[in-house]
Amino acid sequence: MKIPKRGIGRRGLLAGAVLPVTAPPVAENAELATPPWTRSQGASVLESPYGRPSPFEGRVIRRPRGNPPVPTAASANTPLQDLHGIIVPNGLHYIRDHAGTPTIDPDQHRLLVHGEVERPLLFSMDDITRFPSVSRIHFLECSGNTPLWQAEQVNPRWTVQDTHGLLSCAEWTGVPLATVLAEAGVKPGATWMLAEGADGAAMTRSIPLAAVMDRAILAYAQNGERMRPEQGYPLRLFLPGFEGNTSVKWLRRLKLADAPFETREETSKYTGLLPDGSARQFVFIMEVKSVITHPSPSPTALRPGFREISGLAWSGNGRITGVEVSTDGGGTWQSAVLQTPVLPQCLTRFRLPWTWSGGPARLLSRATDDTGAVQPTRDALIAARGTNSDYHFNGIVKWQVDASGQVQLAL
Ligand SMILES: Nc1nc2c(c(=O)[nH]1)N[C@H]1C(S)=C(S)[C@@H](COP(=O)(O)O)O[C@H]1N2
Ligand SMILES: [Mo]
Repeated sequence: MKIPKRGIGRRGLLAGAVLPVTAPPVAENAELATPPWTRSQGASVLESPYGRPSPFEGRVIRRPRGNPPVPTAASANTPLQDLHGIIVPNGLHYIRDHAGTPTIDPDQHRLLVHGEVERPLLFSMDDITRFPSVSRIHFLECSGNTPLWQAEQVNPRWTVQDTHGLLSCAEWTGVPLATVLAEAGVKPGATWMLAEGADGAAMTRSIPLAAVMDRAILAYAQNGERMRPEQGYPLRLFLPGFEGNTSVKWLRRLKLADAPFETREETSKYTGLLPDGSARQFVFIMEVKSVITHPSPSPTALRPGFREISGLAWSGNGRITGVEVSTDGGGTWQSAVLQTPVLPQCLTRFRLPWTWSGGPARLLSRATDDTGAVQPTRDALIAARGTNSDYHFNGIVKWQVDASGQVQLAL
């Protein structure tokens, strides 16, 4: 393809011409300036015993939800608009805690496994890390992510960090839950498991054993290093595809029983109130969902011409099989390319080349998973569930591009 050597003129814009990716042309004998950093010795390795991002990337940070954030039980969102690929760096993994992040000495930490087991056991971290381990790449999403149920609570200035940032993805390493439970010996009647955290909230959830036996991990590492305190150091339960709150952090107790424990987090919280007044309880799976991260709402206007549309798709039920993108508000759809690897219960990056010719546009993405489930529209979701529920919003979101290139959330 021959790329014409010219800038994007106002005339070209008005004519709605196809605009290539381009940079200003330079003379054949053009020379590069020699900046100070090319003329001097750089920083010593001794200055980075633990590396940090470039100081020029300082705006790429987690941002708390709520203004001001509730100091005792808070969350901070991942800056999805500034990330690439599918792995979220450990310092940017979203945080959701019900009583802050405890500082736990791993040498003093214990995990008690009891209830309906043959042999109650008390594990140290040293005992846990001696088991054969597994590493798997999975997303984690808070069920309260994407609070777009009630129009009056939506702020049109929200970015994708605000609407979707209670979502991250990492490589988690740990011991399969099945291995540890086999050590204790699961009694025949045991069908539910209580998981309890060691934080001030002593977060507790009941988990149906059959649904997680093949995939649950007692995780101690995240993207290659021991997990961060905010993510549950030294040990967390990790349940791929399940709502975030069931992946109990700072895990200190597993108790088996023949029924759910009906803890506060599954009676007063984390249930979904339906239009007929009944409530859905134990809604574990995070259903098929996607969002465009580039471009997405930002104070910086889009430049006309070529750019790549890219975003993330995921499903707690399995693998993503397709993502369609619309640039005209859902009138027409195109299939996006899925970046490999496409893994189950994992973020999948999708991409579509796009030329923005300057007029208004409306960007949408719609994901499908390998159970055949298709991401619903917001209207369809509300028709089915009403607007009383705070959790499990997986509807299609719309980014409105106006003629000046400003991108904003639209309902
Ligand atoms: N012990 C404990 N575990 C917890 C929580 C908590 O407050 N305490 N928060 C839960 C919620 S609501 C979510 S969404 C995830 C968040 O995990 P992250 O902070 O590692 O992103 O942890 C879950 N596990
Ligand atoms: Mo959550």
